[in-house]
Amino acid sequence: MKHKIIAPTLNIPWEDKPKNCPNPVWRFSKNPIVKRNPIENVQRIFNSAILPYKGEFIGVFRGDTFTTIPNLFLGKSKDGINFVFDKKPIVIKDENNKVVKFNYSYDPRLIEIEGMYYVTFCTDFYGPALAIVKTKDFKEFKLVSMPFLPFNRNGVLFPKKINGEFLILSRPSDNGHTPFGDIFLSRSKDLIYFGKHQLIMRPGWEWWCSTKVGAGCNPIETDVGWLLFFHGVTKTCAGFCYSMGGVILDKKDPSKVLYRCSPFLITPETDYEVNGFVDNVLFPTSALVDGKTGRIAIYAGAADTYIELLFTDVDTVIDYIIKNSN
Ligand code: BMA
Repeated sequence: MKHKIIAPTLNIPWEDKPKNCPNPVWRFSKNPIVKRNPIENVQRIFNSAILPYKGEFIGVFRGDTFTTIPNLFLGKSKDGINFVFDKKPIVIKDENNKVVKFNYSYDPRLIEIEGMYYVTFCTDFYGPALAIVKTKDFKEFKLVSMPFLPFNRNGVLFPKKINGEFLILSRPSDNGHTPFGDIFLSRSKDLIYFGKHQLIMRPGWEWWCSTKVGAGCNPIETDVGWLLFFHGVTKTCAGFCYSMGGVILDKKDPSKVLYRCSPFLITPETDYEVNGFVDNVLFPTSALVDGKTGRIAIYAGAADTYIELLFTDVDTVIDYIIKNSN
């Protein structure tokens, strides 16, 4: 291995790159791993986040219910591919142990920081805005804060404090389908008060990401910097198209973009990405990594209908991003 992922050894889902695959990121042959109607009263599970937990895998999943309201569900898996979901949504309580009623909850991300698990997601706070929830055991979930004013989506925490501060990426938005979107970095000592906001990425360096960009997976620490997979969106006559891009951010100061890949890493092409509730959406939300082999398994929502698995490895993807950086 030329490059290194700074992470423990982990047995993650894996398949070798197929011959003649044109992209630096490839699809699992058994995709999609979560199909329609996965649980009672839930029509679609997609845009979800998975982490290793106690020798297995655990995830917080976006489930769009039969009322079309999205909610968060817990799911568990032995292999990171076949998941069993709880039938009831996750219950979140406030500091007084009162259940918090959210009108909707979607696009969760999941991060472990110093032994605590944090879920960031979008919910209704006078319109779409972010919430941060914590859990130690995936049984009790506590609301930490609503970190930003509305409207804001795609909150992604870094898995490590830097200079004693938590770091979060987010994408200020509008109240609807947002025809713009930049990625900002904000810092906090307590996950309640955020500040030192910095703009780190704007859309438009290529056509595939000309409309908006939003943080995707948990940032991956490598020898070169933080590897970030994100979604880049373009507008077509048929609506938006969501592809996955890659950047590398400075390790000590992630507000600095070191390398920004010109082409997408992967774009909707298969039936399950091109046809669904919302066509042409490939929405990366979570990544598992193996520090020993440099393997990376990426979970992405497909067409707002399914979850798919993608693979790459640290050498392939970092070399590609650096070679194609603009
Ligand atoms: C975004 C979010 C995502 C969704 C995407 C495509 O604005 O709402 O949940 O996957 O649109 O519909």
